[in-house]
Amino acid sequence: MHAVASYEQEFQAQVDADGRIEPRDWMPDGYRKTLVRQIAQHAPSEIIGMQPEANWVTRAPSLRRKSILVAKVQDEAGHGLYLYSAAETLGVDREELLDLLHQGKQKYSTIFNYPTTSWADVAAIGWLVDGAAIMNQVPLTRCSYGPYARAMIRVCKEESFHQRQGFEAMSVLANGTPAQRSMAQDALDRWWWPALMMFGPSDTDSPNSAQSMAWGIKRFSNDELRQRFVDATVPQAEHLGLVVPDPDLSWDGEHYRYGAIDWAEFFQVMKGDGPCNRERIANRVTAHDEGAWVREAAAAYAAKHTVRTVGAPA
Ligand code: BYC
Repeated sequence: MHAVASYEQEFQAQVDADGRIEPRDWMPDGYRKTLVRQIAQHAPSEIIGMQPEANWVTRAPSLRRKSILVAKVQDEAGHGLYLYSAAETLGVDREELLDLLHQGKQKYSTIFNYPTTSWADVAAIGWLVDGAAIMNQVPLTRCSYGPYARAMIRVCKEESFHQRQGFEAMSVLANGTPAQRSMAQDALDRWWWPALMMFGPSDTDSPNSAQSMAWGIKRFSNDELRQRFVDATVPQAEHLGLVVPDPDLSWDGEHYRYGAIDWAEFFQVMKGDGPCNRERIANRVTAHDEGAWVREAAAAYAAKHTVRTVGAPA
C-alpha cells in the first residue's frame, strides 16, 4: 500500500512533468481546496458577468450589434456551465455554490460590479474585460487539473471572438462623430483601472499565488499577467486614437510602466461594497427563482427517463 508521502511525490512528479491530474487521481487536500476556491470564484464571474452587457441587449444600436451581443452573453452562460461542471468533478455541489453566491458569500470578479452607462461600455468590456480574461485564461488551458484546463480551451476560443468584436465596436466609435469618440474615451476612462484590477492583488499581497504556481494551477503571477495586458493593450488604445487614463504611463524600452492602482477601491468592491454588487446579486436571485420551473421540469424529465431505462426489457 502507498504511504501518503509517496502519493504526494507521484502527484508532484506528474505536475512537474506538465502532466494532467484527473478527478479520480490522488491529490493533496490543499490542491483540491485551492482548485475549488478558484473555480468557485471563476464560475460566478462568468454568469454575473452576463449582467452588465445584457443591460444593453434591448438598446443595441443595430440588429447586427444586437445579434452579436446576444451570442456573447449566451456564451458567458455556457462558460459558467463548463466551470460549475469542472467544480463538480472535485466533489462540490453546484447548488451549494449557487447558495453561497445568492447569500453574497461567494467572491466573483470585481469587474462586474461596475455599471454600463453607455453603449460604448459594451465595446469597452469586449475589448478590455475579455482581453484581460484571455490574458489570464490562456495560461489556465495548461492548468495541471485536466477538467479546468479543458474547459478553458473552449472558453478562450470564445473570448477571442468577444475581444475582437469589442475592439471592432470601439474602433467604429473612436472613428465616428465627436460625440461617439467622446463616448469611447469616457468608457476607456472608466474601465481601464477596473480591468487592471481583474488580475488580482499585486504579487506581494497575493496569498495564494506561490502555492498555486508550485501546483501548476497558475502559470504566471498576477503582476506578470497584468504587465502583459498593459503591454498588449496600450498600443491598441494608441491605434484607436484614445488616451489611456494614466498620467504615469511610460515606456521603459521593454514594458509600459503604469501608475499606482487604487487597491483600497479593489478591496472594497471585492468585499461586496462596489457600485453594483447588491444589484447584481439581487438580479441573480430573481433569475434563479424565476428559473425554478425549468429546473423542476428538467429533473422530472431526467427521473422519467431513468425509470424507463431501468424498466426497459433486457
Ligand atoms: N475579483 O491570492 P490571490 C469573463 C481574490 S469572466 C474578485 O491572488 P488567486 C467575462 C481571490 O479570489 C472571467 N476577487 O488569489 C464574463 C482571493 O480570495 P480568496 C473572469 C479577486 O486565486 C462576462 C484573494 O483575492 N476571470 O471573462 O491565486 C463578460 C487573494 O488573491 C480578484 C476569472 O474569474 C478579483 N479581480 O488569484 C466578459 C479568473 N482577484 O479565495 C468577460 C479566474 C483576486 O483567498 N481566477 N481575488 O478568499 C483567477 O485566475 C485567480 O483566481 C485570480 C486570483 C488571478 C483572480
